[in-house]
Amino acid sequence: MTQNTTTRLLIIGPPGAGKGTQAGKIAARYGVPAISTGDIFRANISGGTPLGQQVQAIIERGELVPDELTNEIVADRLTQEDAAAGFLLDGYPRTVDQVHALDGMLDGSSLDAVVLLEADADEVVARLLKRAELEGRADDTEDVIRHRQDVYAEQTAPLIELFSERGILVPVDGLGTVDAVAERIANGLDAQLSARVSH
Ligand code: B4P
Repeated sequence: MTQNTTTRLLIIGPPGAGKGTQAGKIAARYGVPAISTGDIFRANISGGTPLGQQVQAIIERGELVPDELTNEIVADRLTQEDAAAGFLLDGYPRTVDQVHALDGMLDGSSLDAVVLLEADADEVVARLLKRAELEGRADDTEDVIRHRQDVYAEQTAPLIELFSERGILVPVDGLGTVDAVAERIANGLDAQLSARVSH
């Protein structure tokens, strides 16, 4: 038996399910960097970079940034040294095309586990409207939040079955306190990762 030495994780779920909140905790627990495509885009927007200018209007409408551009950014980020022993992807892949692109980047190996954070639509709208008051994110208005939910249902939800078929899906109830959700994720991930020992 050989133990895997890398830890490649993904957290997926509807907007407002708590991905960003939990990503930091998961990354710290497994000693890997959390890589959020949303954070990368927002940093570029606030820095006024060419990439930021290219994606600002798309994100403010609650649409997805084109796959080609998003794939390129992630491919570049994954070649950085801190990602060599593993990573936690937050918000990528979000389309079937992005899954195929990531498969190519991982060159035959695969993700070890995919946390699916579940939360109902009304709860996530309430959370995001609260965040809007605190942080003023341009894509946290009620109309745009509802649109992001539709985009998730159309383009991202189909990935759940795909990862389930691969046997790496860890569904977790995202309702409750941040710490209660974190504990559920840790338990689910520990169980999934201990089962990945190759024979
Ligand atoms: P993201 O940054 O991924 O935005 P998000 O889906 O809203 O998730 P986020 O992490 O911010 O919110 P979370 O659920 O953690 O993407 C933003 C945009 O970037 C996308 O719409 C798209 O345009 C673009 N983009 C990103 N990735 C892309 C890709 N791969 N392809 C194409 N385009 C892409 O948290 C929400 C709130 O809930 C927080 O305020 C938090 O404090 C609160 N919360 C968390 N847990 C809670 C709990 N247990 N109880 C109460 N509140 C809680």
